[in-house]
Amino acid sequence: MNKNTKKWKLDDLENLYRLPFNDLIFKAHSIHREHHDPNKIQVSTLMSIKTGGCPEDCKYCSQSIKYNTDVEIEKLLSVEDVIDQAKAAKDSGASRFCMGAAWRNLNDSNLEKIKDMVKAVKNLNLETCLTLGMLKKEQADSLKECGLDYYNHNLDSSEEYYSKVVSTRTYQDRLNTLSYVRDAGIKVCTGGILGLGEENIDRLKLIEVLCNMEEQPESVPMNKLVKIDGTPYSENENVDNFDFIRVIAISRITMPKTFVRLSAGRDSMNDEMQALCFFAGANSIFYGDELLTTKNSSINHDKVLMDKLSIKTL
Ligand code: SAM
Ligand code: DTB
Ligand code: SF4
Repeated sequence: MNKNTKKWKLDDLENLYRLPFNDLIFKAHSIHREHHDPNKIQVSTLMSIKTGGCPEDCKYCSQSIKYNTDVEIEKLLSVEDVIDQAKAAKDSGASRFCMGAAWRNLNDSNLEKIKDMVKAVKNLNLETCLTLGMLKKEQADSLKECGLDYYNHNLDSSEEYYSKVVSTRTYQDRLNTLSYVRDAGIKVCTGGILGLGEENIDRLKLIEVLCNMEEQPESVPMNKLVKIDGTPYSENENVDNFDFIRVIAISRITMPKTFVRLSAGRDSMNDEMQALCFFAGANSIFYGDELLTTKNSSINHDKVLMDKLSIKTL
């Protein structure tokens, strides 16, 4: 997009960041109420359909082949395994089922099997989401054809900082896949991770890219780093909770219609922190005892929390 036609400039985002905390979250919550039911959240369940052995070197990730982590390499699961887990997810209340693979990119030889998985999950009346690494344009078109609803592909941080986190691909590679997904008519899910060692300005630059997309993403996951033993980021400093909430609030203000997902890292947030994130505009979570390779906040815990807050699922 031409710089002059940007919906939000970095200066605007910095000004939001500098607002007194109460003013910022009040503004975000007011905008949230105009566009969403504040007492409803969307829930997705994640499944790792191909675990470990990834050739990329993302410094946060348990599944990169470059680091010595506890993750065991598994091959692509069967369609039957996926159906079993999708049924369980539906029974526990999820409305969307997200299938993730530790791949650099989707290989054409796996495309048909992936499409069978999407069709089978759709048959259960669940929304479908995939996150498989980079796609080619024709692959995105083919996934749309078989009924895929969402594709997740995170930008993770600012363009500058991203090159410190991953050396095996570029920010532009990520943007290219996102544009194939958008052009194919698949809904876009793209967001970030906080806790990679980035500064607040990198977080604002990420939001700047997301909110200035010609069509804003339907879904923006904000992950808090899950520290993985054996990765370069295993001992990173904790993210400040108020900084995290500010990022949620600014995402809400700048992308009013988007579902902002409080993603990885909820397990290390207390209930009051999660409640403030919901107040500031988060309205989607990953639901299920596991994320891809790490623990999520448990289903039982989440049920109690949602009851305490009188939040219902969409
Ligand atoms: N391989 C694909 C890719 O990277 O696009 C899909 C799977 S990958 C695990 C999906 C996303 O999960 C990453 O882009 C990152 O944002 C998030 N993620 C991975 N490891 C994480 C961690 N340890 N803590 C928080 N988020 C993480
Ligand atoms: C997203 O933004 N977060 C999810 C999903 N999209 C694919 C992944 C979180 C992974 C957390 C670490 C793990 O379990 O391996
Ligand atoms: Fe591979 Fe994705 Fe992990 Fe990066 S984040 S190492 S691409 S699985």
